[in-house]
Order: sequence, then C-alpha cells, then structure tokens
Amino acid sequence: MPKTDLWFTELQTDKLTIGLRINRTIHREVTEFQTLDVFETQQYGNLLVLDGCVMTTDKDEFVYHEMISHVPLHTHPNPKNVLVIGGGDGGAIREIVKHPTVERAVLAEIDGRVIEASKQYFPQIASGLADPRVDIQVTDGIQYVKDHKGEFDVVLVDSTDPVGPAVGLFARDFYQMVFDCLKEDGLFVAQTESPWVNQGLIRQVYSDIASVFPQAHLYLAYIPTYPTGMWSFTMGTKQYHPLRDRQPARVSGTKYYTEEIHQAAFVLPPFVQELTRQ
Ligand code: AG3
Repeated sequence: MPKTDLWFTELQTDKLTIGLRINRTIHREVTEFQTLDVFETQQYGNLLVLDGCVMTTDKDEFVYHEMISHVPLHTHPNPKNVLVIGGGDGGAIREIVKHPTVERAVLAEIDGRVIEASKQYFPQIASGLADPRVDIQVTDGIQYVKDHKGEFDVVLVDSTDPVGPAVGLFARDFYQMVFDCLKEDGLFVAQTESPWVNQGLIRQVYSDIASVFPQAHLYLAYIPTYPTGMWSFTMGTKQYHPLRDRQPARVSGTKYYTEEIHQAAFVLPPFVQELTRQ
C-alpha cells in the first residue's frame, strides 16, 4: 500500500465534510449530466462520486442497497414488476433479482455513463444487471413513469441529492406520477437523505408523500460514507403496511437486512419522529 497524503473530500454542507484517504483516482469524466469520479480509497475500497457527492463504496454499499430494496419487497406479498429510477450502479437491481417472485426489473437511469462505469469499476455491484429479467432503459425516470401507468408493484427511487439531474425526483408532482404508475396495491420507496442535515427536505417529502398515498412511513439505516451516517428512506403505500404485512424473509445471505432489522428500522428516535408530524 503506497503511503500517500491524497484525500477525497465531500463538502456535505457548508459546515460539514467527510474525508477519505485515497491511493489514486481511477476514473474521471464529465458526462452529459454530471461529473463522475471513481477513486481507490484505503478504508472503503472503490468509491463512486457524482457531482462531488459520495454515491457508493465497495465496502458499505450493501447497507443502502439491501435496505432500499428488501424493506419494500418484503412489504409486498407478491412483487413481480419492479422499477428502479436512478440507481445506475445496479446495486438495488442486484438485490431485487434475489427475489424469486420478481419477473421483471426495469432500471430507468438518465445517465448511461453511470451504468458503464459501474460495470467496469464495481463489477460486484453491477452484477445483477446481467440477469435476464432486467430491462435497462437509459432514459429520464420522470418520463418513464408518465408513460407506464398502472404497471408496477414496487418502485424504488434511488436518486442522488436533490440538486442537478435529481431535483424533479423530490417533487409532489413526481410522487403523484409514481402513484399512477403503480398497480392498485403498489408501493414505493425513495431515499430521503439525513435527519441531521436535511430536516426541511424530509419534512416536506414526508408530507408530500402522505398527501398522495394513503400511508407514508419513514425508516432508517446506518451508512458510514453518507452525510452524518444516519440515512432515511420514505415509503408510500396504497394498501400494505410495512410492519403488519411484512413477509417472511425470501432472500438469504444478506449482510444488513434481517426480519428484525426490517421491524427495527421503523422505530424512530423522537427527533426523527417529529419530522413526520404534519
Ligand atoms: N444514492 C443516494 C446517495 C446520496 C448520498 N448523498 C451524499 N453523499 N451527499 C446512492 C446511489 C447508490 N445506488
């Protein structure tokens, strides 16, 4: 291991950074939509960065990808058609195709370069993209949901932060379109940032989702390379309840998700619970 003093720093807010010591920059490009970097870090393996923000690392990616996928997929009794918006690295798809009920998993990613970079530098994250049930659409997720009404059992919004290409994915109009692209018992989950630094956003998104869907539920997971490490996901459902309708685990070999973690993830500290009060 070469001794270097090279660091990748994400400016998470104007008061907060995370620094990861790196051995080298593996890849750097400006795509049609954003800057895309891949670094080799000393602590977390390869690191994918979009527009300066940590997207995923080899070592901790399993937490996010298992929790954005297995919580909604174990809330639905029979998920067959699943859509991922964003998520071009393929990590959520890899978890989705572990479910034997799934017949079709569509990936609607706006930036095809993210998919290619993941296949090249994160093969274990991108591995699920080769599954024959996967349909990769390099397209605007908003347009995709508009064009596919009533088709999906589960939709996952695996977006970047609400800046740049992802802004439209945090809007009430978009949640209405997601509602419309779901079947009558469908449900969806969006990644909704950190309860420490994005309170305003979480409050807004929660109330928007609760105004569109009969049920809204917030849950948490612990992801060391994201701002503050405490991360939220917000679920909107037409019918099923994530705790009362939870299905027995259908996948094995997970490193974060278990039946108990599923239950526990919805137990919120009061300062987070407060963000869900209307
Ligand atoms: N999508 C959510 C990343 C948000 C992280 N934010 C940040 N670092 N400021 C991750 C994509 C993984 N499939």
